[in-house]
Amino acid sequence: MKKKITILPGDGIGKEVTESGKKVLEQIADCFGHDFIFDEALIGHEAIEATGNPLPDETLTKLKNCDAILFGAVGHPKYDNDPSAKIRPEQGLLKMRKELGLYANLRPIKLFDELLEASSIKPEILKGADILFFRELTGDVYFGERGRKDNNDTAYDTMIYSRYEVERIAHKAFKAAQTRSKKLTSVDKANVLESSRLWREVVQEVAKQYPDVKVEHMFVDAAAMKLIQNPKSFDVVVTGNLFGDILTDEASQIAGSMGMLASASVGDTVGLYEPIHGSAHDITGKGIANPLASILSAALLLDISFGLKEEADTVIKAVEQTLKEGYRTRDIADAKTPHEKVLGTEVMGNVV
Ligand code: GGG
Repeated sequence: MKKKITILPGDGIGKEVTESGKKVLEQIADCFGHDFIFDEALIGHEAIEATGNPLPDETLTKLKNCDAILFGAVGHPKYDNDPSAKIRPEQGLLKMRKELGLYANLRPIKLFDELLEASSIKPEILKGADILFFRELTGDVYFGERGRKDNNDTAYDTMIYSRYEVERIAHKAFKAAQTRSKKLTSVDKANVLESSRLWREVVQEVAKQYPDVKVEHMFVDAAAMKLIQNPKSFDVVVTGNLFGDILTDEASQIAGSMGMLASASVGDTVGLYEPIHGSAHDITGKGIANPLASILSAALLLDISFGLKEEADTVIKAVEQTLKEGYRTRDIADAKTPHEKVLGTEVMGNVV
């Protein structure tokens, strides 16, 4: 199979972990006889520094003309405490999702058995938990009208959803639920928010086309609690952009670490694959970031964009085997991990 993959390393640890993701794809190409052609492009802070634009036109053109994208992360601390900054790295990510029509973000949450003991959550609560989140990605407060008024003393962001936006993500989630345990939880805040009342109304409407799937509606505050209390009670979860962003960071604790969670963003055109973690400048340059989320994102890329199931499973098995042999990065190591088994980013990637 001949495919063009664009690598977007981005900022901070994005660069470090994406090298491992790419290496694994190269290895798969070698082992299975595929021809993957790699290209690289700028995004985020790095792109602002080079061009003044967090998503340069040249990057967008490359993305529109490839078969899949492996992305790292965007962000830089210099913008975090500067409310006056008009151009920010994150704008590159949001614009990319919008321009490429990537409205569905799939975030599988599963704990590898090897990490069960190391978790701060009791093993009996975690064992067997397997959740697939569908986070809506191109609507909500991230894209609604925002601004300042009253001499800059009042700020607002608008939570906005259209029927069409809810329908298309709901269909994706219902279809996935049909292939799993036929249970779907839709998360909203319909007791307070009008956009959530529309969300619930549309999900109920779409549900009529999937009579074999059992649907439950849950308020986001209750879902946040239940995720930690009883993660096994969830299977497929569909929710909006903001709630999905927050709940999946919380759910990363079920998988042991943010460094373990991969994601796929899909929609109308090319698919984009990225770890859910950000640029993590506190550990950038130290060579200690966990590359497994990027490697598992590469597995999702092989499976979803290229339909290469066996290749994807091979990557997942390699991660499993690496963990079984006791290798850990710092974020997933515990007091019992022997010093020599705690690896840096590059070596961990090489072992996989
Ligand atoms: N790899 C994910 C990433 O770079 N996250 C940084 C970020 O700004 N995320 C916002 C979002 O995912 O909506």
